[in-house]
Amino acid sequence: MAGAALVVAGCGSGSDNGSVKPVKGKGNGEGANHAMMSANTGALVSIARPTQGQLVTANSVPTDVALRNFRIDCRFAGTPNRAGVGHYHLELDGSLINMFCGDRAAVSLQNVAPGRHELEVIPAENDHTDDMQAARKVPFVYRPAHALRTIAGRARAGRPSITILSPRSGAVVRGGFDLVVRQRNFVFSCDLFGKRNLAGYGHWHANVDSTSQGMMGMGTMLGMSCTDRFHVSLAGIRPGRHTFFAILEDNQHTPSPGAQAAVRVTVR
Ligand SMILES: [Cu+2]
Repeated sequence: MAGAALVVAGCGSGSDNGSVKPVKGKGNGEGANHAMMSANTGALVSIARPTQGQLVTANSVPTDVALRNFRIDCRFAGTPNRAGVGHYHLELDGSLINMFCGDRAAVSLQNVAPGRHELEVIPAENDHTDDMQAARKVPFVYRPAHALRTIAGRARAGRPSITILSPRSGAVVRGGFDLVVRQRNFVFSCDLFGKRNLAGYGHWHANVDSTSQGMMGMGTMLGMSCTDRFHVSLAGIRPGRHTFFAILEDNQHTPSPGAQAAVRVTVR
C-alpha cells in the first residue's frame, strides 16, 4: 500500500496527450477491487491536502487537489464522454465518496473509526469510468478531538420510495433545471456517502435516459444528492425528449431495488 502511494500520476508512455482511451478489461480480476474498465484521461493529479500522513483531529478531512492536463467540468457528468474533459472521484479506504469538480472539498469522517485511513483522488470520464493510472493516494490519521456519535441504522424503517415533484411530465426545459424529489422511509445523509450501509439511510442519484449503464448504473449518472433536489445541467444533453431518473441509493451507491422514479421532459 505504501508503495502504491508513491506512484507518480501520469508516468509511463503515452499518457500525456490528454486523449481519452477507454480500455475494456477482460474481467479477469486484475485491478483488485476496481472496475474492469479503466480510462486514460492523461490527467496529472497532485494533492496539496491532506499531506502524507496528516493528523486529522476534526471530523472531516479537508482536501485540496489539482488536476492538470484535464478539464474538470461536472456539467457533463453522465453525458457522452469528451476527450480531455471529466471530473474526479474521491475514495476513502477504497470506497467511493462522491464526484467532485472544485479543487477543494471535505470528506466527512462520520462513522469512520479513529486510526489510519487513505484517500484516493481518481480522475474520471463523464461516464464515471475511473482512470486508475492517474489516481493518487494519500494516507492520513484520524484522531478526533471530539468524536462524532456513530449513526446506527433504523431498525424499523419501512419500505423506502422516492417520487419526483418537479419538473412535471411533459415539461419543456432549457439550460438547466432542478430535479426535486420526495422520499419516504429513508434518510438522506451526505456524511454517510461511501460509508458502511445502514438500513434506512443513503442518498439518491440523478440519471438521464438509463439506469443500467456502467458500474452500478452510474454510466449516465448526472450526479448525487443528499437533499430534496439536484440541479441538472443540460450542457451535455441534446435537445429532444429525455427521461430523467431519481434513484434511491445506499451509502455504497447501490440502487435500492424498486425505489426509483422517472419523468419525461422535452429539452430545448
Ligand atoms: Cu463520477
